[in-house]
Amino acid sequence: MTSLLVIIVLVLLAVAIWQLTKIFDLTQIGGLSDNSQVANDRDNNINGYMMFAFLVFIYVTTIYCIIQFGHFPLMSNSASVHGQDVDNLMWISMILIFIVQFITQALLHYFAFKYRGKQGKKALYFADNDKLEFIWTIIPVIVLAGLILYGLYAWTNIMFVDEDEDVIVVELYAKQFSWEARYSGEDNVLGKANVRYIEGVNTLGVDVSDPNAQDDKVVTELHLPKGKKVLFKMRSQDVLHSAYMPHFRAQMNCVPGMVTQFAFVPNKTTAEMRQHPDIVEKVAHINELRAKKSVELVKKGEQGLDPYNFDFLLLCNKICGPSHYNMQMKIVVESEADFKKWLSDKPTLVSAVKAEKEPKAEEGAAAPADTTKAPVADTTKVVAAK
Ligand SMILES: [Cu+2]
Repeated sequence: MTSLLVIIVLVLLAVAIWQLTKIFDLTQIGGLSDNSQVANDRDNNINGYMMFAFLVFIYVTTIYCIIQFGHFPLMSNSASVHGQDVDNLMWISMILIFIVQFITQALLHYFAFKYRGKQGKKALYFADNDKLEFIWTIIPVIVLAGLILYGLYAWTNIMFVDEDEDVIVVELYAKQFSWEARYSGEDNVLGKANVRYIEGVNTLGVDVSDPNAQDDKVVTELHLPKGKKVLFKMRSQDVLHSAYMPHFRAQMNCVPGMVTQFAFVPNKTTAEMRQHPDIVEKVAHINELRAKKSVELVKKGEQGLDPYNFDFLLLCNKICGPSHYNMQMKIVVESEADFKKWLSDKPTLVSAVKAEKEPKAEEGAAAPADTTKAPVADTTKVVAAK
């Protein structure tokens, strides 16, 4: 309601200003000002210089944004082997864009100024100029072809997975609004899964009768060994999600009804990443803000915030519903020995399913008397109601 009132006030204000300028114009009749609708030299000069002013505005804004926000994009310090290729591509593209925009904006605004209207000056008309058109076609063709070829080369290298290679197969399972991961176990083969098998602890719908599923382990925190290739197989239970691991420069859509994949080699452990100067600075800054916020909260009688520590994250990068923003899973990168120890402590899914069914079986033995009583009680109620 308030915003509607504000809009109405703004519209009325604009109408009032427009009417005032009209009255002001009418009072100028008979004065020295040129009331013609055709631009004169003075108008053209003003427009010419305003072009320069706009050029300065563009440059100042660009430089300001680079200084102020330049540290936000992740373009260095990647935590995967292929991440360097992605960063290089990003740097080359950004530098090219910066140079081209710097030159073309200057030319555009300079020529708009240079050839501004002048009394008695006529524009020269020509239909085409082969030489000019050749130049402004061939330069972008060469630059873009180079960029695309380099991009394709990098992409095929990143996406290529040698089937015989020693890889760890991990499934990433997306659903509104959380992630789960399944390790393929000793055999390195994931057991079959289908949404129809989802029941109780078997949240991924794994076919527990499949021999390949016997050693599969389901977890809600992803652990990865440093220096080992991990092949992720992505699935989705409901809608389109996207597995996004920004620090590893990895992203792949999770599509219902199909399996997508992405592989990478982590090359920094969580502990190593936490020591990196960029991360140390970022964490310090975040904690400064949290400390300030805590003071405010404590004043209000609420609980203060805990200090933040860096962790790798798996995020969802497709807007998949109201809690999409919070769809994340912690990733821990550690040494291979630590990783193996962590994984060996986890129970297999098959054993978890068995453990879940056992107490139910005991309940089931005691239950029949109760369940037979229930419908009888219901029918009597219905009869009574009639
Ligand atoms: Cu999602």
